[in-house]
Amino acid sequence: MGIVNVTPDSFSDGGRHLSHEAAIAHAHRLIEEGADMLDIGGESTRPGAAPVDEHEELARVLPVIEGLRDIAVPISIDTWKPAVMRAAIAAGASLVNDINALQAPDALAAVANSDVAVCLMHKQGQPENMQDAPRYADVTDEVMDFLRQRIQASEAAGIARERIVIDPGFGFGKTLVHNLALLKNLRHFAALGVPVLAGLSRKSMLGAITGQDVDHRQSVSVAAALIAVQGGAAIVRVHDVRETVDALKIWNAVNEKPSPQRHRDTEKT
Ligand code: 8Y4
Repeated sequence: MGIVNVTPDSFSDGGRHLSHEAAIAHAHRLIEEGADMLDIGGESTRPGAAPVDEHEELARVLPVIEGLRDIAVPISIDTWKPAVMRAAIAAGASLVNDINALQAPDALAAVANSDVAVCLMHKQGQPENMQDAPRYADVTDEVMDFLRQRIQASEAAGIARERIVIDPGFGFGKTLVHNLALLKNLRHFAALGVPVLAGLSRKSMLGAITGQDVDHRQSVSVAAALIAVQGGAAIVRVHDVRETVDALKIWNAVNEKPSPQRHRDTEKT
């Protein structure tokens, strides 16, 4: 899953043409690099980020989704707002990526009254305060219990299990120790019986381990994605698609049944 952030442009006349064009161009590039899915987001969910109102969020993301109507890969809409979900689904999105796990009023219905898939993510607290003092008795148990409950609530609202993906929410109200425990225990999440999505790309936990600033976390992000896939992740949400796809080709070559054409045992390599 390649990340496409739709950021506001810096034009005072309110024209958004350039930021939309830039996001669409970036999306096409990520597809060329091998993305199987794109996650379109119009609200920053970094720690401490200010919320964006739904009209502003829609003005950012809808023209991009509409501009990508004819692409070959599914589009995910990164939002927790039911109005944005509904409009994005109508415009062609096929996955709702909700960092709030459909807990907003009306969010369950917005997805249930459609045929799209949903990613239910765990977080503790809200983006503006979530990194202040994250606390868990046992982070893996607590995040698993939460996701189990949200799967159950989603199913009760009419969203079939086949439409559900779960995500432990790396960096969302978690210390480095919590994040590492979740990554180490990712297999437990895969055992809940729905696909697991992992988002580690460029996150501060990777900076805390390596000392690299956010612009130099490509290698460590690829390493983290590979560890997540090794731990059973079905989807990895990444900025650096080309590099991640290359790493996963190695993983696939080692772990898949080799096809005779691709891996003839007479080849010298
Ligand atoms: C640099 C770049 C530093 C980005 C931090 C960040 C997830 C997610 C985000 C995730 C799912 C982010 C929308 C945070 N993370 N959705 N969204 N899972 N499902 N921070 O882990 O990328 S935004």
